[in-house]
Amino acid sequence: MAYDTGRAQALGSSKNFYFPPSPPSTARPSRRGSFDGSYTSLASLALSFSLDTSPPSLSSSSSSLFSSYSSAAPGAKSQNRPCYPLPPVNGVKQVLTEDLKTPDSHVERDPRLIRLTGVHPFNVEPPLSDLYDEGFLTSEDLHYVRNHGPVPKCDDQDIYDWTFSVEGMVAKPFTISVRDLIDNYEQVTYPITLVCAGNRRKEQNLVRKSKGFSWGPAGLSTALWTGVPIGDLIARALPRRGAKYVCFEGADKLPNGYYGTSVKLNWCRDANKGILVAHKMNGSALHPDHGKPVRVVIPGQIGGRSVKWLKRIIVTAEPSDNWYHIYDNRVLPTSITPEASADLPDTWKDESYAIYDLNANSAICYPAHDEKVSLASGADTYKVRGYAYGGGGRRITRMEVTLDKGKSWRLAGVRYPEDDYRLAPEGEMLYGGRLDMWWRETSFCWCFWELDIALAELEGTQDIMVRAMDEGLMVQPRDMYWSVLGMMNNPWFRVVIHKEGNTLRFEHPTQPALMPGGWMDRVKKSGGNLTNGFWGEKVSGEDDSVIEEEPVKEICMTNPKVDRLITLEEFKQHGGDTEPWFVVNGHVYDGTPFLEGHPGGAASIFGAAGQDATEEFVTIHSENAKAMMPEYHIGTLDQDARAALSGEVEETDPSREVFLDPKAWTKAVLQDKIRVSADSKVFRFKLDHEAQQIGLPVGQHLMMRLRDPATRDAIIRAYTPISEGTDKGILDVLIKIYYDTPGRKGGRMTQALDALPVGHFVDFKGPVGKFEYLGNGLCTVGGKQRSVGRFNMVCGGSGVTPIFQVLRALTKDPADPTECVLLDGNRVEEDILCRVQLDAFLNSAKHRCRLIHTLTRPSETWAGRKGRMDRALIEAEIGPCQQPGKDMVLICGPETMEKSVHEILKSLGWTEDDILFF
Ligand SMILES: *[C@@H]1O[C@H](CO)[C@@H](O)[C@H](O)[C@H]1NC(C)=O
Ligand SMILES: CC(=O)N[C@H]1CO[C@H](CO)[C@@H](O)[C@@H]1O
Repeated sequence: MAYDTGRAQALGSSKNFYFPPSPPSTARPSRRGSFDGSYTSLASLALSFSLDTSPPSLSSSSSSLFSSYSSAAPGAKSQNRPCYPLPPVNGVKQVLTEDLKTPDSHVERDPRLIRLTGVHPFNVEPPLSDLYDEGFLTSEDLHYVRNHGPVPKCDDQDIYDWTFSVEGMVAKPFTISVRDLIDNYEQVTYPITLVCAGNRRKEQNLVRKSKGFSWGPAGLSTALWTGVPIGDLIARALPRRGAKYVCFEGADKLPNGYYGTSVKLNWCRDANKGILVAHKMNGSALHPDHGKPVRVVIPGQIGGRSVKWLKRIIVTAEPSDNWYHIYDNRVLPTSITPEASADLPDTWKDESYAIYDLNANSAICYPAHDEKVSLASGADTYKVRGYAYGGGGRRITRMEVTLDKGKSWRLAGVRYPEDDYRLAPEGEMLYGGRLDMWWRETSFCWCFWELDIALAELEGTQDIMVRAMDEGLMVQPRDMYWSVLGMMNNPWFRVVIHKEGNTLRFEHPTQPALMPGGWMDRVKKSGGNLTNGFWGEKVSGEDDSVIEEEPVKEICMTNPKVDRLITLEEFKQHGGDTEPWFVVNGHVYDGTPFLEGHPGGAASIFGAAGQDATEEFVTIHSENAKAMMPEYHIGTLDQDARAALSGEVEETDPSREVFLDPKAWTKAVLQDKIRVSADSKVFRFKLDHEAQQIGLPVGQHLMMRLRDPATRDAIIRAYTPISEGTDKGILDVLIKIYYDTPGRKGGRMTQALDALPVGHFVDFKGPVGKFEYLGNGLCTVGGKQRSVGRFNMVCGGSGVTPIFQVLRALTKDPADPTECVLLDGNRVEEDILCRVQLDAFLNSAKHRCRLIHTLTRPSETWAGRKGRMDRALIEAEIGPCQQPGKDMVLICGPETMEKSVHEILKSLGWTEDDILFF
């Protein structure tokens, strides 16, 4: 049994458990030797780990993690006590200039961290060499960060008053403050390595772009975490029978709700798993980027489960239905393409694709990328060094290196600094927590490996590759398992060797983020095939033909003659009610000449004025619309303006009176989904407060924005809610869901909405639209007022929603003299949306309004009109335009219907001015 062996080792059996058998040339260190030699003072750092056997190995690199710790443990002076590593000392951090313009302007950071997702949100890894050089523990300064959005703010004086709840399927739910957590529970301190599931994803992205940003191999860090074992909190709440999962929710408010995920209840109860609710990192209160003031820390699992800024612990029977639990942190089958993944909600929800435990992984840290080693320095060997980790508490039991592409392997020495903590005396306290490690056999941390290789051998080969094996005997694979999210990437780590004169130059696979460099980048750019099974190298017999990348079709949206640079100040002057300027892809456009012509009405241009509208523009405009853009192009933002705008985020005051804001996206929580027909639902959203008015004029629309679950791209569509614009607190939107059918792809937006769990957010913006009904026959079209004697309304299917608004306003006021007729076309009777309400509206204004339903596939009992929205119907009910400039036709429905009705109306003498399409 693996654990028995582990215990014997941890207790200091005579077996040398740090090092598997090594080749004779490799030094065999002794743990004793290390303790006696290296911990007593910093001055002894230079001593190699191999004190009691061979002399320190000749090496081009100076320090070795096998021997050195950045500082000594308390009590290290005593030669008889075992010692363990302590964290590196932090430098002085400050708020960085680039963060000033973001919601994270309260967070102090280290400028060395490499930003992987632009300026904001903050997703960073340290340079790989800096990470390795810090040693076993990573300083807060260099610890990697994965933030999905703005960092929630918790001031120092509020730390102890921060509360979170333990609720759900428990007999005794409770809410607890950080003060209570510290004062009334036993504290423990463990070293834990956190690893982002996306570690090494850049390699996947080079093979094929995945739906994730490009982590290099430094998406991991190790710290001493102090907190309360989560089992103690859950035990107090008394979980009920049937409870199987524990969900966590943070305070980070994101586009699709608060970040949340879940793990299994029995893991939380198992002290071996070491799951903590932590409030200290390396002995200090948590840094804002790391969850200040309290977070979950789950050893051995991907970082995405360790929820920061903890607000809720919810015990449940089912896994979390949080958006981020379902659409993140999964390895879908490799056959699923990014495009296909967009339409597979059931696949995303399949728990068997969720990632919990990390897989075995490793990387070479030295030689570093672009490191050059002289063959004439006099050194005989080079010490190749790196890290490795297993998952789920499994120890790395073997580390192998090949110089001949896997034909033969040699063993590297492996050292587990984590084991040093197991030797701490009974009752040892660190940072107020019990260093409670001796009895646990699980490994929560990374380990280090190294192997001396003769320079002559390195000179004679093309590459160095390494692989780790864990105690489950799982070995890193040769080939990549590519998947849509690009997670858990762990093929052999390969460093290429270039001989340049008397020097060896080393080349890592990739560089993080968009940084160029690395052999994968090089192979790809030269047209090589990275998945040919030979790392993109030419296979003998393969011809030299270079595969050319297909050029991406781009529509030019700029005018090459325009070269004006525009400052932020100048741009912002056009953010008001005249001469609206907006930005797409860094270019400035003047929307003024198009205010009248825009199909969405002037409001949609004013809504973008003074803003970067790239996302909205690109997602909702057709190629034709894009092709019109050079006409409106007036200049380009200067660099400062670009930086400032890219960091801008919409923050709206939740206490405001009116919900909709034409200039900013505002969030509302999905409260309920009410089924009204086989494929239609009312989506009910809760506004910020009960007295908040929706703020939508009659006849106008609002925009709804969601993220595509798979691609994360924004999906934006215009809808007309069925709530009245003056309604308060609640917003109802009736939506017909276009499901996929075997022959046809359904609607991206409507299916994503349908998949949205209750409790999640949708973004809204508006109002937009050309038309507004003011009452008493008065309306405006494109800003111009007109008085209407008779409204002829034609709609089909869910096109009823904007018509519904106008009809309600028109029939509600008994004094309104306006006449109307509504022709509503559907397939079958059950498809008629809002029928009861429509009938009620009509009943209250029978003398001036008529309503005719027509069905293309009526049942036998249907007594109403049958057939399409055809000429006979239009002629009979609408007829020729009696009063041009006064009567109007409003149309909303499927495109084919709109077209044919348009033709019929034109043939009856109606002019464009009197016809309006919603
Ligand atoms: C790359 O090589 C693999 C394996 O031979 C092959 O299946 C694949 O089609 C190749 N890709 C390209 C783009 O040629
Ligand atoms: C001993 C030591 O250097 N501890 C550092 C650990 O990290 C915290 C911040 O998280 C620093 O404040 C400590 O100095």
